[in-house]
Formats: sequence, structure tokens, C-alpha cells
Amino acid sequence: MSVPAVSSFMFTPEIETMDRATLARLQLERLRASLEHAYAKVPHYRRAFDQQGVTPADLRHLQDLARFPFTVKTDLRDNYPFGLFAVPREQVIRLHASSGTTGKPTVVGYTEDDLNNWADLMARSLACAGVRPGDCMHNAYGYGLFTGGLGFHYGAERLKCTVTPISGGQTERQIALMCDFGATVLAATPSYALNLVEAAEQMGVDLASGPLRVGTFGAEPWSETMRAELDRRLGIRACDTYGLSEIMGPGVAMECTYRLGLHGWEDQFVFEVVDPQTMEPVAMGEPGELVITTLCKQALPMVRYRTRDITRLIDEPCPCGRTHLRIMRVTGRNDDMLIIRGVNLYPSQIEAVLVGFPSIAPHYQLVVTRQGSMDHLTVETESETERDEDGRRLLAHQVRHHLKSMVGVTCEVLVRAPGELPRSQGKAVRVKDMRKS
Ligand code: DLL
Repeated sequence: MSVPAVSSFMFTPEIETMDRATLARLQLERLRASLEHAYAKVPHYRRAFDQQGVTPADLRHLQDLARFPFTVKTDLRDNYPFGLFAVPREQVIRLHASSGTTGKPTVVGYTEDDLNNWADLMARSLACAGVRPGDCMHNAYGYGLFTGGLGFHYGAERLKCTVTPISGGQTERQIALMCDFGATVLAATPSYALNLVEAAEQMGVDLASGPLRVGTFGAEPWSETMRAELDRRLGIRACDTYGLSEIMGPGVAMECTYRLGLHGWEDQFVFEVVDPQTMEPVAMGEPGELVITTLCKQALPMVRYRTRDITRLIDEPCPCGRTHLRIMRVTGRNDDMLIIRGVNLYPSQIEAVLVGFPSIAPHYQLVVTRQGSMDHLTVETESETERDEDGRRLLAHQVRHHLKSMVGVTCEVLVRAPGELPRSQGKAVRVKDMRKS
């Protein structure tokens, strides 16, 4: 097999603090092998490279990657289920899939080396966030076709943590087990972590006074205000973790305890940020769409995958000493951006205003409708304690004003009674777009 297996590691200063020139040489060598592997084994890549008039031999410098074609989600769908695999199906020992809201799911596969490598990367990511061997991890990411549960599971085992494979749901039971087992690490989506905190408080359990120390939250956008809320109510340091199934799952990038952006593991991936309109690379530090190329994936190499995630890259040194580029917190996806009366808006901007607003519970859903030729936004949120309808109307009025002045958007606000909005069991559904129906 042309793509090398990567040796086992946990905390790897020789990789994570490698000087950038050596890192670039390693990337170039691995990128060549990965492009050759994709070109030789995947008809889709051969066709796409040929159409663009490039072959792997054209990659002389890392910058030459910009000459290669992008890969998009529909390429996976068009080649459903296994058409993008670069190894015979018999060598693929695990499948995951994401539930497409429309059409076919996207299927991803892993060889034994891929799984080994993923567990190593997850162990490294967890260590980066301050998790240590001997920690007790309560893993509330969903197990199954979603990559979150098993990704964190094998990474934590590799780091020699004790793992509770609880998955999502049965929230009250989860709290009892967290207390009984003395969980020190919580792995969950931030919206489910919030659901857990709230349920614990209702049960009279103060998780903040227990042994919980680290939160590794990701799989959906979340604001700094939400982070402060989770830190306080859980008594932890919450770190952001980023990944996507097409690239591997979780373990693509992770915050260190300084929390100044997520270290993107550049020995495994090449990160680019492009202008989503022109598709040209943007300058370092400028926002745009994140594009990722895998360097070591055997079963499913990905060349310039358009993530749709909006972020920026930072190449300044981090106080932790890691030299890998930092991916700034993903604020939203291209396709999640709402345009309401000419204002561009991500749900996480609304979240930042609602979380921490006095008397408002940090739960919300955005409903977009069309009224005539205008898009209309209704923000549904919840009062923490107010059951009286007039009281909630007054609160809605205040929230509406605050949103107008902070985000610049005119919208309707409905404040529901405590407990009325649906709670997240995994990834929260923040936007209900009724314009298409
Ligand atoms: O969400 C993998 C994952 C699991 C990441 C557990 C972190 C923790 P997908 O289901 O394929 O994979 O969804 C990937 O989720 O393109 C982003 O839009 C979003 N996303 C993931 N992590 C973050 C994050 C997993 N930290 C899609 N912040 C990505 C914002 C995130 N958005």
C-alpha cells in the first residue's frame, strides 16, 4: 500500500512542536504519496485530475496543491456507497455515514491502519485539551454511524482513560452515572452538555462541585458566551474540538488549554482557506471557507475537500509550544448563513446574545419564513423562570431590542415558558427554514 501507516503516539512533542520548515517537508512528501494513491486507485480522482490537466507529478511545492480540483459533498453522494474508496472493500474494516437531510447519506470507510491512526490522533487531541491517562471520560457523543462516539471512545482508551460509553439520551441516568463513576472529563456536543447541566440542576446535583475538570465539546458551532456558561455551571475548562466525517471524524483539530484557536494536525492534513466566491486562497488570518486535504488516509483519501465551514487560520506561535496552524473557532457554515433583510447572520451570533441574557434560558431555535418578498426571522427562546404570559412578552420585547442593537437584525422574538423548547440529544437543530416548504 503506497500510503504509509503512521506509528503509534500519544503526546508527540517531536511532531506537535516540529519547526515549520520540517513540517512542510513532511507534508510535501506525504501529499505526493496521497495524491498518487488517489489518482491510481479512485476513478473519480483520475477523471477530475485529468479534466484539470494535472497529475500527481505536478506537485513540486506545497503551493502546487492549489492547481488540483476541489472535492465536494455531492462527489461522495454521486459515488455512493463505496465509489471513492481507494482500497478493495474487504480492506475497509469500519464504515460510518452521515444522515443526509436530503437524498443518500455520505459513507466513509477506514482500513485497520486508518483506525489506528485515528485513535492516535484522538489520543493526541485529548491530551492537547488537558486530558490525562487515568482520567474518567463520560462519552455522551452519539455511538453508531456518527463518528463522534467511537472516535472519542477509541482515542480515550488509547490515552488509557476509563471510558463510559453512554452515548446520547437518558439524561437523568447519565447524571447519576457521572456522579457514581467520578467523571473527570465530559465529551459531548455543547448543546447536550447544556442539557446535562440543566437536568443536573433540576435534580439538585451540582456538577461544578464534583471532580469534573475538562469538557471536550464540538460537532456544532457554539459561542464564547456559551463556553463561559458551560465553564461556570460545570466547573470545567471547556475546549473546542473540530472534525468532520468526510475527513476522518473528530480529531482534525483541537484546542489546547490556552484556548486560542484549535491546533489543526498538519502532519495529517493540509489546511487551506479560500474565498467561497472566487475559490482563490485568502491571506493568512483572513476569513473564508476551510478546505482540507488528507495526507495519510488509506481507504478514503480526500483531496481539497470543501468543508463549507467558515473560519480563519493563524500561524502565530501558541504559548503551549505547538507549531501547527491554529484554526479559529468555526462560527458557522456557508450553507447555514441566513440573509435577513440584507443582514448576513449565523445562528451562533444570536446564541452569543441570548446566552447570558438575564432571565433567558440558553435554548433557542430560529424559524425563517418568507412574507411576500422578504425573509422573516422568528427567534424562539425560553424564559428561565417566568410562567406568566405578560412577563414573557415584556422579556421578548427586551430581547428583540438587544438583538437589533448587537447583531443588527430585526426579528420577532417569542419567549416560551420554562422547559417548552425541545432539548438537544446530540447536534442541536438551530434553524427551521420554512421557506423551502
Ligand atoms: O461532527 C465530527 C465530530 C464529532 C466533531 C465530535 C467534533 C466532535 P459530521 O457529523 O460529519 O462530523 O459534521 C461535521 O460539523 O463540517 C462543521 O460544520 C460542524 N462542526 C464540527 N465540529 C465543529 C466545531 C462531526 N467544533 C460538521 N465547531 C462540520 C463548529 C463544528 N462546527
